Amino acid sequence: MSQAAPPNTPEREAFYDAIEPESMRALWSVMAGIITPEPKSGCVPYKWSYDSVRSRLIEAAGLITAKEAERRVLILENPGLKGSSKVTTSLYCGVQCVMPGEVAPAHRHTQSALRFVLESSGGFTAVGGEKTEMQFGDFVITPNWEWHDHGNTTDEPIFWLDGLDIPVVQFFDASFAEGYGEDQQPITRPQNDSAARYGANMMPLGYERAKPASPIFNYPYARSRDALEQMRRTEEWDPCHGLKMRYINPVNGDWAMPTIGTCLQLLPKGFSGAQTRSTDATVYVGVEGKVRAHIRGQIIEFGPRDVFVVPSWHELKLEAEEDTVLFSYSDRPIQEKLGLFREQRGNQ
Ligand code: 1HN
Repeated sequence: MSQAAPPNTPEREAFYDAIEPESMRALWSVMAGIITPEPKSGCVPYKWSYDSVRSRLIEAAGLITAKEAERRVLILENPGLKGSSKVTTSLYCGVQCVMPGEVAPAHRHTQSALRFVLESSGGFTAVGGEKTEMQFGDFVITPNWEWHDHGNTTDEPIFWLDGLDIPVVQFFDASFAEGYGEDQQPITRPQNDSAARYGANMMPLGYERAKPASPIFNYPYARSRDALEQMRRTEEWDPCHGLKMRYINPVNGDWAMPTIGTCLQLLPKGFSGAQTRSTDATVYVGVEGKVRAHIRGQIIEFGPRDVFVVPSWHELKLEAEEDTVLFSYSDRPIQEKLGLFREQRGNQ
């Protein structure tokens, strides 16, 4: 396919102008811009330092309660996608703060959400009638259309990262949302019920899941971190990703969420990864250690709780100065199902 539009002539331009009011457009005049030979995105590499996000949230807490805000969140908006509330072209990212004694009132929506807990020694979230406690590093799911509310019964502010598929739902014009009408939904199931039912390498005989999201809604950091620690003993490192595990839906082995793929990875001290790129723009969250990321020539250094974004098809190379753990999420599950996902490893 030729890469440039055919040259304009006065007659052609007059023709384009003439058909515009009739809601028509000449494909050949725009084709090169919409069918690109490789991904072209407004999304740019960027890092948010946790210290500045956290202090802005504390400042926000002086301005508005969690209840009045409904969710006291600062959106991490990609500077290349200004005004869009997007962190990548297809995904949303924010950091939420709940102060001691506050609740974020119950509501539901067709957007799916993940939480990655940044600071909490006992805040809770309730999803579909079950409560779970949130601890640092926990990965928590709110499947779409489930009632959810959050609360802080500790005496310290709590913070977590919210990842949602808002732009995907927006793209399909499929957004629905409603408030529960009370701050908290009734708790109808014991705490850790879903972890016991579906998270112990067993599930109730005859169980059939109607929904695509995992029935487990808290993947505790202690368990995931321990798995990485046990596995490192074999020294089987992926040249690009170190040791990278994906969170799964135990019912079918698919990704834990239908629209957002989530991973936890360990890079050992001194790791110097091979270059890689993939079509799923990815949001990384530092959990432990320190990393230097080379993203298409740009160097970004980041540590615990910092967030950075790697746009689609941007070459990435990760180097770790010390043992490092990263959480990440992307739209990979959707791309895989549509046959769009591509990954290039090394320079081939
Ligand atoms: C939401 O429901 C939460 O439940 C967080 O904590 C962020 C951003 C947009 C729409 C809904 C939450 C959100 C959100």
